[in-house]
Amino acid sequence: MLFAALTLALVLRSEDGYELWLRYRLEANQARRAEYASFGCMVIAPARPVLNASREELVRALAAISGTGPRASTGVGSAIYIGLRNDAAPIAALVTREEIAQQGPEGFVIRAGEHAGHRVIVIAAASDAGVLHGTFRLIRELQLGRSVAALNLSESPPIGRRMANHWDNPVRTQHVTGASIERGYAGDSFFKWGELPDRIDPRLHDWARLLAAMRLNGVVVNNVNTAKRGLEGWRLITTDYLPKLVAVAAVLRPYGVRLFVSVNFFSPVLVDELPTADPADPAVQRWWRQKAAEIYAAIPDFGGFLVKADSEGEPGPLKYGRTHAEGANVIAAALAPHGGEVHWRAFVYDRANGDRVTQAYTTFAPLDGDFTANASLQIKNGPLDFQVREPVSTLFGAMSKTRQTLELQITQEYTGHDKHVCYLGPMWHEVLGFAPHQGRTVASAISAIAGVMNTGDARNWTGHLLAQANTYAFGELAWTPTRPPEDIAAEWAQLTFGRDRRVIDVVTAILLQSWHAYEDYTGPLGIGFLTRRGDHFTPDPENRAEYHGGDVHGVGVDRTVATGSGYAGQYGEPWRARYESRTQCPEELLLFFHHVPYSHRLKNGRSVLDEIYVRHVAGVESARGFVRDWETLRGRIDDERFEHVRIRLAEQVRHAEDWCRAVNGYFEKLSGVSPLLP
Ligand code: GCV
Repeated sequence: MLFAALTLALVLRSEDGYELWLRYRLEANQARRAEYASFGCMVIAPARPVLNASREELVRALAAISGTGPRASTGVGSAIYIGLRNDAAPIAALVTREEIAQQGPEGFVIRAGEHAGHRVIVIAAASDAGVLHGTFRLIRELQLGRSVAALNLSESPPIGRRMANHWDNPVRTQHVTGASIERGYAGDSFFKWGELPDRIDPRLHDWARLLAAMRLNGVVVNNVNTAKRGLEGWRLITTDYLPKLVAVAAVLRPYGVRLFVSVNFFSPVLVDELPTADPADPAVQRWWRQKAAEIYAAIPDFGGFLVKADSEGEPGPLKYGRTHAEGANVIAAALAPHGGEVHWRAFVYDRANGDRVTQAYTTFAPLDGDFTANASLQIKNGPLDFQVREPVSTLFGAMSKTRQTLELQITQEYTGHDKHVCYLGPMWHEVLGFAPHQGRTVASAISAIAGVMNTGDARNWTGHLLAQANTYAFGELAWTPTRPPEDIAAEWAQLTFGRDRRVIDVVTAILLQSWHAYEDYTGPLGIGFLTRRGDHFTPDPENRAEYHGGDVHGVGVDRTVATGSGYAGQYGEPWRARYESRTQCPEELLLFFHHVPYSHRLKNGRSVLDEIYVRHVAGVESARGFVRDWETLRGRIDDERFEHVRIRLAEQVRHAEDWCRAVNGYFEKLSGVSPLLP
């Protein structure tokens, strides 16, 4: 009785979310605890930086979960051995060379067995980074309370480069707070460039742990916008900044994460006042080579550059009459001798050039074959801009001779900021599994994946606690693109809130309904961009007619080949034909591809106008349901996190009501037809 009360008190200890899902709590099941405790905290590994970090993390988790304090590793008795095959006899005895090779450079094998009369677990891999990934995997098993007695797991990531992209704006003088994050809703930037390299904020270590737990291997630390409106990101590659980059790279290195930075295409001009940034100019080529050599001399494992060029005011090669490939290649050539990469963004459009969704494809598809091998075209999931619903970009799989990076947005720019729960795992899963061109899924067409981060200096990292589920889901899908988003959500709920079944079920159900709920009360049927220009949050349909195509007769944008902008024609079959046809077009994208009369009938018998009305009301109802369901968890979650989420869910309802009023009211006025709703 007393034990039960103590356990409950322990479980419900107030939490602020700082630990994310890396919460290591005493295992409540005694038998399981004893099983874990039998390994003591014997984690045997050779002393190398990544293995040191792996061992430290595993010991930290084991000590807390099994309730044993950390003990010295003697190398005898039951133990967990981590490393390469030749690092320890138990690893070589339990795992064959072939098994390790099969998992590729970053995969791992985890196996329980016996060696020299003792029970052992081994984590084996072809690289120390693989061991690190295996370590976080084993820790998850412990957190989930699973038996490790017969453990036999092997995993390897099909996508080689997995990156976090921060849109943080560096400020040289930043010491404590103040540097902003573009589209960041969780406070200010936690990179205190002014303090580096003399002081390393402890949060940076936890950030590196977070990236490793997401099993990422690259991170871009600054915004792709580097110079407009006084931004200073372009300065990161100046000689003055280099010691700061060295310090950040040193924090990341033991966690297997390579440092990348966003650079400005005009860097030769901005940084060293060259008269031109023309990629065909030998002096410009030399400048990039020297800059790369300077950086690599200080940071030998530097990852490379991300570039937003000829896009939204960021300069690029078009000014000199050069193509995007010529622009990317001059930078890629400078990085190549050092093993670096350039990720070149495909987010280009010109309002004067007609329908913007067609433009990435028409700009880049003809350049297939022109990019060098270490250049990758970084493409947003959809052709517009991270809307709640878009078709998948036609560029994926359309350039078989060009490396491609999928860019997803973890930060909820158009999906409710830090105010709305909107779990994006199901959307990303659909994107990765979609084949815009005959059978070639996005997941199989890409060699890299990037997620625009949702973290800031908010104590819980993401502002809305439930937004941590998106951070988690990105890591999971980057590692295993086919993993069901339902499993990811349930797993995150358990890691975050513990093992109370009711809590897991309610949290998972809210997460899984949240994307559709948000879509319903903002923009169903593929209508995009109803938010106010600039804030991307407040409903503003009046000023967004260019995107939703609403007029007195109907709504939607005609992107057919027959009568519209022709975007549907950029897909391979069967999608070209389906999107082209009003009747075959998936209804969730109907208004993205077609301008239809308000009276157009949907499969459920409703007119498009009624559907808009009904879905907005239904979306609000879903949001209210989240509040009701969350209330049932009172007392089952610690007060601090319970209240934090409760307040946000209540705010979400009010905001959903605003959306419903604004959009339904707008269409009622425009069409002159009132909703048939009570
Ligand atoms: C970083 C949209 C966003 C911008 C963002 C841009 C991009 O336009 O609103 O904040 O800039 O996309 O992805 O480059």
